[in-house]
Amino acid sequence: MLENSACQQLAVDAEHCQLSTAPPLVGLVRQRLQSAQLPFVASPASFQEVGVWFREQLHGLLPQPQQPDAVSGWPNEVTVARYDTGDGISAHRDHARYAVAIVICSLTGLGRLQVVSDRKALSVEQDHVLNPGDVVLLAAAGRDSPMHVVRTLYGPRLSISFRFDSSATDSIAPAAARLNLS
Ligand SMILES: O=C(O)CCC(=O)C(=O)O
Repeated sequence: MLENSACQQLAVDAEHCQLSTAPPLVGLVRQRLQSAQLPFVASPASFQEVGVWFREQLHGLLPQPQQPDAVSGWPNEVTVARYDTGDGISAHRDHARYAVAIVICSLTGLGRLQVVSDRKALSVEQDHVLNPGDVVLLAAAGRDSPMHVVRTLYGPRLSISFRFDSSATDSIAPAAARLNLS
């Protein structure tokens, strides 16, 4: 859970990011949102501060050994997402190139994240209502990464998520390519 003041500052900074409408269909995944993907080091100071704090927490939480240096380099990417009421992303797994963990911070609005058994989301394994300040930690190891659905119960909902793209060199892959379509 984020402190109220930190959450508010993150939301203000997220509001100032230039977002673009994400493609409505990425393979089998339907989505309706606006988003921006930023290199962590070029993201607002409030994002970097909270990202470094999460990194420190991950050092203690994750089984060792992790991919060499991955936790030290985590995160190298931040995604800002903005959803209106009814928007969301259908069942997907984050791409296998994301290593270590994915941390999603809810900043405004009300959302619902469900971990589901498959793309049709016929069976719900976990159901989380997301309030401002809530933090979700997802495994990021390919097939171990949970299939999840995100819906917006009340918008605008803003979230920021922190990731480590193990394939990143100098450039950050486009947001649309984040979803694992295999
Ligand atoms: O915005 C969120 O709450 C989560 C988005 C999501 O599921 C993702 O980026 O993979």
